[in-house]
Order: sequence, then C-alpha cells, then structure tokens
Amino acid sequence: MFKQADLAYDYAALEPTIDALTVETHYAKHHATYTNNLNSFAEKAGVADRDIEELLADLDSIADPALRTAIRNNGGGFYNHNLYFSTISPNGGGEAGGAIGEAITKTFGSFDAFKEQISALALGQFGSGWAWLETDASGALSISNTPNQDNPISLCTGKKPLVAIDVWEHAYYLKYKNLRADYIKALFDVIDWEIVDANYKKIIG
Ligand code: MN3
Repeated sequence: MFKQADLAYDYAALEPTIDALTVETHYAKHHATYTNNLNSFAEKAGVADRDIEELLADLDSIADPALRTAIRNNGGGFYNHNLYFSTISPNGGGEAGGAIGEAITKTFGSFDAFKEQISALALGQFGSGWAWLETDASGALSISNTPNQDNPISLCTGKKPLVAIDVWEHAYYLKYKNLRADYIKALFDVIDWEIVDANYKKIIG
C-alpha cells in the first residue's frame, strides 16, 4: 500500500506564489488520484508491497504491458508529487546553501546559472512533464527534463531527483494561465533548500 505524503503546510501557505485552490486541487485531487490508481494497479500486478523507488527502477519486472504502463504513469505521479510537495514550503526561496549549495556552484558555476539552465529545461519541456535537479550516488549533480510522469528513476538513469519542477498545466494554470515562464520563476520563491540539502546528504551518505 502506497501512502500519499502528508502536506506539511496549509493549502493557502504558498500564497502568493501558488494559490490555495491550485495547491488543494493538485494535492487532494491529482496527487490523490495518482496514489489511488497506483494502489489499485499495484494490487493487480502483485507489487503493492514494494518500495516505490525500487519498483520504478524495475518496471520491466511487470510482465503485463498495460499494467506496466499504468504503474509507470501512476507510480511516477505518486512519487513525483511526494517529492514536489515536500520540497516546497512557506520557508522556501533564496539561494541554496549547505552541501547542495556548494555542489550547485561547483557544477553550474553559480546559483543563478543553475536557475537559468533548469528553468530553460522546464520551459522547453513540450507538453506535460517535469524538470529535475538530480544526483548520482557520488553526489554529482545534473539537470534533465522528462515527459508525462517519467522521472530519472523510472528512466533508469542511475540518478535520483532532488528538485522537481512540475510543468503540467494543472500545476499553474489557475493563476498563471499560459505563462509557464512566470510560474517557473515564482516557484523558486518556495523551493525549500534546507529540505533539499537534507535529502541530498541522505542520498550521498
Ligand atoms: Mn502535478
């Protein structure tokens, strides 16, 4: 049984960056639906007791192609939104510090250069999808974008996502309408780098 991560803040807590109705609809409808669907398909496929990261990295073990696709999409939606909602907060914003801040500067030259590059990937993702800051087990950072609910784990890249930029229209359309670039720019005001840094340290040990 997969459990949707609790939201650590009220629906209105990310105002004005993300409006309360968007957070509520996104979390209580979209994310909840991915979670319910994942549980239903995982039960059918006999994989309901597996770790989600391990399952997403091993989708080929699901023999039935329709179930494999359903778990790729809904399992990705479950995992991606757990990461998205847990790495943004009312305390977010500013530049990354700690180990992740150092690694970003080392990899991209500066925090601003990182922000510019990942924003370009998020903006350039055609249709629905995500942009990621990701790390391998040694702590080497990279950025990528993926369509639909795919992520660096389900694509078997050997990397784990640290920052998730959701560019599905449901993430921003109520407030930002067609202006995806404005939403991406604003999202940096709620990315909580202390949480991202803690996750990064856990991954690299
Ligand atoms: Mn979403």
